[in-house]
Amino acid sequence: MKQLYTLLAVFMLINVAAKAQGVEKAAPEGFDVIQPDIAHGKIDTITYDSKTVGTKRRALVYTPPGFSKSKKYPVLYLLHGIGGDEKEWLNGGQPQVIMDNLYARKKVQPMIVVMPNGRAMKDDRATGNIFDSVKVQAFATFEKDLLNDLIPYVEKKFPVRKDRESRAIAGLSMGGGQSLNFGLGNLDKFAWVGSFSAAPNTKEPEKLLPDPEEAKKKLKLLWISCGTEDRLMSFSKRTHDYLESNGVDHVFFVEPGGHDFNVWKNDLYLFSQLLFRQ
Ligand code: FER
Repeated sequence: MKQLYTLLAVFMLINVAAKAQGVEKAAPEGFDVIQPDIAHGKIDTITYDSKTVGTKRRALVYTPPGFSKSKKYPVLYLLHGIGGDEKEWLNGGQPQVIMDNLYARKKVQPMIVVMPNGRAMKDDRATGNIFDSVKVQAFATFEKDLLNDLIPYVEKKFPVRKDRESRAIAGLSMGGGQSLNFGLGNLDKFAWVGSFSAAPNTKEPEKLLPDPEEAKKKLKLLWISCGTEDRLMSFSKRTHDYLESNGVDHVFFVEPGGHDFNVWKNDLYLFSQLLFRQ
């Protein structure tokens, strides 16, 4: 009996190690602190014509230190939550500081990060009742805006690679749900998918990934993370359970914390390092 328990414990440990896929657990101290003496990337605002919404829409674009038009970059589309807009990551997470610091330590592949407004409607501000069904629906409509309007714009204006293995999508909360819905729903467009604290807009697993075999062939990375104190954990957990029972490789990263930027900054720090590698 004792041997059986030992065996079981060993198997569980191996399992945990495999799940973690060599992922660091937490960002080191100072990962989000501005360092004056390193090279810095740049944040710009872009405006694109959205045929989907019928307006001009804004997004922020981070170009990395040493950015050059004569190079070609992969792109991470980084999405915000229900109370945010294209500036939520910038204001709450300072992703440019996290990325600059990672570049300085050569821990991340050069990439462009695009932070769109994921509420695809004429008035896309996070004002009034942010839970209003029309506004929540606009987070689903963003799939068309992203695929048909924003991505073509980015690919016309920036020196970027256009193959699926050079495109990643990730986001926090509503943006995490969008990343799973749009990423797994468009495996011909995205090979790298990250969901941080996915919200109730996440499709049910069977609808999210009706064909696990396709995902096994096409995904380079599927990352699902959530804080232990997050009341939305069930949406990440049920997705993880389905992926596991269908043998789809993924990282299920459960970390201390709640539904906030402490968790999401840690996620960005860890997830971005895994992107666009062989
Ligand atoms: C909900 C609870 C939370 C919901 C959305 C959220 C649409 C999103 C939270 C966030 O983006 O931070 O019931 O329904």
